[in-house]
Amino acid sequence: MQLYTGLINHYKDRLPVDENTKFISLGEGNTPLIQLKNIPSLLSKNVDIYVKYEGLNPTGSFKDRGMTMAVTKAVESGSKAIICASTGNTSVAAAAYAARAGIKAFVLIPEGKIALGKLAQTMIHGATIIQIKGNFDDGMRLVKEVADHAPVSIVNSINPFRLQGQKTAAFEVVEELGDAPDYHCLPVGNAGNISAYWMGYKEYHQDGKASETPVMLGYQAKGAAPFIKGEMINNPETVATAIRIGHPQSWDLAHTVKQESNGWFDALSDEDILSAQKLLAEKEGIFCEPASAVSLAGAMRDIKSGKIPEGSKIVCTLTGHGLKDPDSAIAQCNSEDMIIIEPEITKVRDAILNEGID
Ligand code: AN7
Repeated sequence: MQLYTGLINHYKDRLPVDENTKFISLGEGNTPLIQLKNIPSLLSKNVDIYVKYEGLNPTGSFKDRGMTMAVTKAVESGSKAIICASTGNTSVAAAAYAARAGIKAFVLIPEGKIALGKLAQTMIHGATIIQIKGNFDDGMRLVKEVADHAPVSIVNSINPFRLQGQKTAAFEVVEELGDAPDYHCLPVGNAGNISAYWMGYKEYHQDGKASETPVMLGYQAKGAAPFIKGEMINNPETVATAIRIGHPQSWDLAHTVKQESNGWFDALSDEDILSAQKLLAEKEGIFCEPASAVSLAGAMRDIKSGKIPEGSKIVCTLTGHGLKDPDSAIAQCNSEDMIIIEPEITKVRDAILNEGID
């Protein structure tokens, strides 16, 4: 028997752990890198696009990679409680890994702005939920302050162990492709993840496991695009609630990534984000949450314009599963397209024949 026991055990030589560390894991990491078969030809461009489907982590987002490390180290240091502010996914991962470790999780979330699936997950794992009449940025400010006054470890991405765990996604990409891709596209909120991937790519390049590093592309939602504006913003708004962030915590790191990798930031409208999400679901069978689709929406736009040249190998990270946000998925589909019939065979047959299948 050979269980896969999670990314810390798998990459323990590259992570800040030793033989005495007790790993808190749910088998995170090792997610599929899926080559898109239909979307490239729809773009009429000769490109190779792969998606790193992080929605298949144990709690349905990439946050598990960072949380396994953060909670492992919190427990190692004797902490009995963790705390985070969150647009949803971090709170889910904190709640689940705290449950696994037998410690307490406190999460600060913006009232009414958390996708339904994420709320359900956070509740069922037994976290103490503190809803803020404000946004993520307010929650983050409060978390930083309260950690000085209460015995809790912060597990937001300002905790350096988070990025250490998250860098392993870049290792997996390199191992599967046999080298780094030409371009790596990510949605950007706090910019922790893009910074973590860059760390991972640089590490593998320095160690000779990759011959190059990719150009890093960070995409934001237009209504929540401080990196494109060039300054923090106060009232971020977007359908992609996961990245409804105006004061990114990894501001300096992200600018270093852009500079070192010759990359760029850009913003997409909510409309473009949702249509990329739907296209991916309809044409490739892959369901991601709106925030994740920002990476593909950005890649498609830059491929079409030629900014990303033909012949490129492109990886887009799909950061979270579509089931996280059922409301936004249903809202995009026409419920009148659903067929309602009496339970009779002729009615079913008519429904099939009406679709005009040969
Ligand atoms: C699906 O959960 O910030 O740029 O509090 O959930 O590393 O912040 C979530 C972020 C992208 C952005 N995609 O990543 C939180 C939170 C999804 C996300 C991001 C988030 P970063």
